[in-house]
Amino acid sequence: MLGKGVLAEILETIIYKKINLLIVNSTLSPRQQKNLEDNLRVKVIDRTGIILEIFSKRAKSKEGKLQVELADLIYRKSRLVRAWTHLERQRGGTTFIGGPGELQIELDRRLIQEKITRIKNSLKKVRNRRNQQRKLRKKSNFKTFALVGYTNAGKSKLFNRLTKKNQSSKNVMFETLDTKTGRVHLGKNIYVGVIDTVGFINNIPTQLIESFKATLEELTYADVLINVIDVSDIDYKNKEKITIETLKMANVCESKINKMITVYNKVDLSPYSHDSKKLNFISAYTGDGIEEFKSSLINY
Ligand SMILES: Nc1nc2c(ncn2[C@@H]2O[C@H](COP(=O)(O)OP(=O)(O)OP(=O)(O)O)[C@@H](O)[C@H]2O)c(=O)[nH]1
Ligand SMILES: [Mg+2]
Repeated sequence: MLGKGVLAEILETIIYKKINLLIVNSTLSPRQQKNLEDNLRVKVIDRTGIILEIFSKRAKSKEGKLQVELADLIYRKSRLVRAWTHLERQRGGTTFIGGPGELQIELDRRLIQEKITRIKNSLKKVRNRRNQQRKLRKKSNFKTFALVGYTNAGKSKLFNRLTKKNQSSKNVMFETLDTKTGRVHLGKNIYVGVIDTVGFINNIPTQLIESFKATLEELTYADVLINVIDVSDIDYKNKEKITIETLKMANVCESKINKMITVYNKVDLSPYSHDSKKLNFISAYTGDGIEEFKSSLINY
């Protein structure tokens, strides 16, 4: 993965700048991680590792914590299996039975699996409760719009603008992990529901998609999706695509994705601010374009 020259350079920087953690922005096999740690003598984590770490810092609700713990366990289990296969291969698959290393790994694996099963059961209860709530909502004949998009695009800020609620919105990644629903008055006697939920990122760890099933399931039940884009980000076109890919991974049906509304947020920061007169160019921060956007929702 890294040549000797690059490794030497990294080592030099680590020593010179007294660095004690190396984050590699791609997936490392357990073996690659260990080799790097042995060579550089600092803790090494990969992209999935750091994303799981951030998620575990953000989780506040019981459900959020359970989902993050599940993702973490699935990640760790996959690493154990691979490490074990490696040991097996090294020994040429001969007479080695029940060596201490192997036993420990087997035991860890079983404990991890037991925990995974326990958490999955608790999450199943959450999903059942959600289904009940959803049925009640359906009865009230509300149309629901779900805000989706890349992390930090401004979904929660927009949610607050629309619903006058106070969902935490911060300039950090993955501030929102749980789903929140609010009611929006569109004028006359028309009310709709709006859902704020977890944000996406490119190369999202599959463990997270698997663990956040209950949260992501809300999207498959929402009537219309709204892709919130940070238009002040030079990479916004790419992020728009990443959201679509992630929705597909989360099993949201194609027709819903094709019908998705796109809003361009943060026009106040964007060089395209003159576009703010265009429909769906908004600022959740200043309120620009929000009333027009709200009125346009009546048509759905
Ligand atoms: N200038 C400006 N800042 C905005 C706007 N909308 C959101 N922000 C800021 O962008 C940051 C991220 O906003 P959030 O609402 O937390 O973004 P999010 O999409 O909910 O992020 P996650 O929950 O991590 O997925 C916050 O610091 C907001 O104050 C906007 O229209 N203009
Ligand atoms: Mg948010």
